[in-house]
Amino acid sequence: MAKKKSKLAWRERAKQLYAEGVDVNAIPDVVYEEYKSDKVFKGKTSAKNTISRFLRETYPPKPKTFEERIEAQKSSIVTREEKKRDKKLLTKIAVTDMIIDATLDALKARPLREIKPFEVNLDRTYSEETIVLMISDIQAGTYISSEASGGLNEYNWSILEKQFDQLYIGLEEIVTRHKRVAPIKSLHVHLIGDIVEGYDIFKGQTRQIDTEITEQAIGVKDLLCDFLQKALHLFDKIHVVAVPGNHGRIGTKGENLHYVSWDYIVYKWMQSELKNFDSITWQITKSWWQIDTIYGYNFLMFHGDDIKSWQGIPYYGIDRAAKNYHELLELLGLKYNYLEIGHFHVPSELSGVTTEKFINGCWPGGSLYSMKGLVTANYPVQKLFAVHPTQGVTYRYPIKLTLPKKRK
Ligand SMILES: [Mn+2]
Repeated sequence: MAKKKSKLAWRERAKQLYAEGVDVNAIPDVVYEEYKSDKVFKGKTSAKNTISRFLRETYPPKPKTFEERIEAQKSSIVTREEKKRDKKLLTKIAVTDMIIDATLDALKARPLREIKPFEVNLDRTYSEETIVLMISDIQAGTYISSEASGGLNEYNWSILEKQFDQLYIGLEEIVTRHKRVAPIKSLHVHLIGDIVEGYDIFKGQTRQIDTEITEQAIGVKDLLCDFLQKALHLFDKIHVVAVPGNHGRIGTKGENLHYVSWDYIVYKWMQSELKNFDSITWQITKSWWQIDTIYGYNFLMFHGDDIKSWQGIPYYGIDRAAKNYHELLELLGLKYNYLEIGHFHVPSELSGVTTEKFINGCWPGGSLYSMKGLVTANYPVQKLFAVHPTQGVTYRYPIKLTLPKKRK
């Protein structure tokens, strides 16, 4: 300090300190301490404010340049955003901590689990179930040349016969397996149309069949009868329900009613041929739709050729048809729980609020038309499902009809 303080008024002392290069923010403290005993100030805070104001007026701060102001503004924005972000982060961490603490407290409060021996009742019995086998879209008589399809598919009458063997092997395997758990006594066979391929359904079809229509009907009737007779080894009772498809129609489209069909002839013929078998019952009508009731569940079936597809996709049409049938059947006071259709060759199951829909697969697999035009081929499968007295449809299986290939 250059001069003794008492000889200077506080203003002069402040200027002196400033001239000595003391930090302008530190000067009010120094001056107040030196002069407070002189009673020139009222109180500490007001003294410091007065001294600071004096210094600001005497030495006004140098105005900042535009660039400096931009920098200052930038840093103030950054500071403000950082503060905001920190606040959010702190809140998040605090809330998470509170949840973890509360969870840990709740866990501590849980009583210990009692150790008890686990009991399995091996003698428990399960309810009987009934098996449904959907058979459709056999299209017996279809011929697909391996050469014309570039090896993608091959189909002919001899393959069809082997597929019937595969269908039985699949059925036997599934049924004997499940019989170990629960009694199975009845098989319901749902014949859903397109049993024969026909010969004049589309242009050029005669070059895609290897069997005349009459032989298609006789041959497939024999194969189906053999199959049913064999299935009596596995079941006490077989119930057959049948509706016609579009491939067996006789005459041009719309010329005759839907039951004027080779499918209908095949069904009636099967019934007549197997009339000695009391354990096989038949539900064949002239209608295009049928309902089969199993344990009180109603299974509605029709072929599906009246359902429109959009861009080759039938699902919207199926959904609409399913809803419309609910309304139509109200005329008879009937309700149905499950819908079964064929025709689309795309094996699928669609769930709904009250109705589950089953769409069966086909036997010939990808046709020249589907593979060349739509670039799609479906695996030949038929659908099997089980009906439980209180659960409705439970397990379901695709039975693959393709012969197992030898591994190379
Ligand atoms: Mn069809």
